[in-house]
Order: sequence, then structure tokens, then C-alpha cells
Amino acid sequence: MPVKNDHRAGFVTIIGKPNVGKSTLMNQLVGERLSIITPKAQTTRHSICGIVNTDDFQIIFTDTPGILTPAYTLQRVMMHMVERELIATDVFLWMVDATEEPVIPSVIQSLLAKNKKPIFLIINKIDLLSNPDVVDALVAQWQAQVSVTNIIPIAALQGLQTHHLLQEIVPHLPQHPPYYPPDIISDKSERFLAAEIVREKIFEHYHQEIPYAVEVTIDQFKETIALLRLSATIYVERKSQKAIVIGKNGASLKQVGIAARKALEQFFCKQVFLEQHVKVLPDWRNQSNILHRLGYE
Ligand SMILES: Nc1nc2c(ncn2[C@@H]2O[C@H](COP(=O)(O)OP(=O)(O)OP(=O)(O)O)[C@@H](O)[C@H]2O)c(=O)[nH]1
Ligand SMILES: [Mg+2]
Repeated sequence: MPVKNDHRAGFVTIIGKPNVGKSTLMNQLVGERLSIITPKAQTTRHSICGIVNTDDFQIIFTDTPGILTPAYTLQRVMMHMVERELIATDVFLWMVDATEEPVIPSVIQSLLAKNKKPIFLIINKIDLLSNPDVVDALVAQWQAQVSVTNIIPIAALQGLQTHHLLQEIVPHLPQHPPYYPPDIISDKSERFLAAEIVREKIFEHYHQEIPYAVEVTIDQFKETIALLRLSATIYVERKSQKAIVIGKNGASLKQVGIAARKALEQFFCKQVFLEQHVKVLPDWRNQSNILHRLGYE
């Protein structure tokens, strides 16, 4: 079908503090679980694109790692990635949590000061507020503090007001033909997405430091008509962490494997055979060369 003359296309970056629901929103809009989601902060480590296509517009959303003050090299790299995304975007979605005090992070403050592009303030998780009056009061509170293009309260998890958000974004995009063919929904490889699914299960199964000390790579990705055969390496920073990840007689790792296989089968719509190896990569979060090898540019 020919592209319409008034077709719009553009790049929309979702930014905000960890855990406010950025990945949930992108997945909700794209209709796929592209970005992993967990109740823990700092789940997302790479910027991930998710593309929404209709006959009238194409929006390339970028989900970014939550904005924080970096404590180690990986976090510094994550923040550089966020900064890079800010340059090539048409519209910003700055997301906040409706249940938190309205405070503007300093990164956003400087963005508001120098940026000329449209910024939408997205107040997420309004399902957790007791009634619509509380939502209105919160919007008014934010309005008094910041000058942005639009303030939109939503609940990303339930898809509340997310369609309305899409409609509000479109007029701010340039008239442009689609950047990507309509069957492409992400910039990331299936291998990357598979590694993220395993990492999500690790975030769900372990606590305290372990999820943050773990990185996952997929070293084998072999697909036949009937089966997807994956081999995952789970990197940890220390020997003691390896023992925790594996658990007594391998019980913990087995649980992760079962959960990951289920999620992978759902995502790839195919039977999955998953092999897991745990390796120690000493202090990987602070080693620039290792981070580079693991795909953090
Ligand atoms: N009640 C409620 N919970 C939500 C909503 N949106 C997201 N959440 C939950 O908030 C938690 C964090 O969601 P994520 O989408 O991972 O948040 P994020 O901003 O991507 O977090 P980082 O990747 O760590 O920066 C998860 O437990 C989500 O289920 C919402 O609209 N309502
Ligand atoms: Mg995220």
C-alpha cells in the first residue's frame, strides 16, 4: 500500500527515574513484551526501541535505563546511553510515578532548561490513587512546578489512557515516510531479547545484590521449525555469587531455567530447549573492556 502524503513518523524517547514504568509503557504501546519488567529498580540496562505502526504514523519509541547518579562503570555507561538518546529524538516522554512526591530530577531540570523539543510529562500508576480528584490535584501540583507541552496521567500496566497518549503525540511528529518496514517492531536482535528474558527471571528469583551482579549472554541460538535451542551464560562477579545462583544441588538455577523457558516459549511461540552455564567474570560491572564486549558501548 502506498504511503499517505500526510504520514507522520518520528522518534520518541521515554525517560525518568528507575521503576516508574517506562518499560511497561513501551511494551503496552507496542503490544509486545520487548523490554523486561520487574518490581526492582534498574531493570533496564540498554536503550531498546519499540515501533508502533499504523497507516497514518510510525512511532519509534526508545525505552531507556532509569536516570540515576552512577555508582559504578556500568551505570555510567547506562547514563551515557540515555544522554545519546536525547539528541536524536522528536518528542520526550518524561515519566513519573503518581505515588511519589512531585520532585524534578536535576537531569530533567537541565533538559527543561535547554531543550526545544516537545516534552510530555506522563504521570504513571494512577490506578494506585484513590479517586479522580486526587489525579486532578496531582496534575495541578505538577502544572504549578513545570512548563511542559502536555501533562497526561496514565496507568501503563492497565493500558489506561495510553491510546489517548499516542493520539496526543502524533501531531508533534514531522511529516515523514516510515523509517522502518511495518513488520519490524524492535531494533534489538532475537538473541538480545532472549538474554533479557533470562535476566528478567534472575531479577525475579534472586534478591539484594545478585540481580545487579548478573549479566546474561546467549551463546547459541539455533532455530529449527519445531524447536529453538538456546545456550545462555550467566555471568556473576564473584565465586560466592555463583554458588548462590546455582543453589543447593542446582535447585535455584533449575527454577530460573523453568521460568525462563516458559517465558521464552511464550515470546518466540516455539518449544525452547535452554541450557544454562554460570561463570565468574570478576568485577565485570567496573571493567570498561568487558562492558564493551558485553555490548555496552
Ligand atoms: N500499579 C501499577 N504498577 C505499574 C504501572 N506501570 C508499571 N508498574 C509496575 O512498576 C514496576 C516497574 O516497572 P518497569 O516498567 O520495569 O519500570 P522502569 O521505569 O522501566 O524501571 P527501570 O528499567 O528500572 O528504569 C513493575 O513492577 C511494574 O509492573 C502502572 O500503571 N500501575
Ligand atoms: Mg525499564
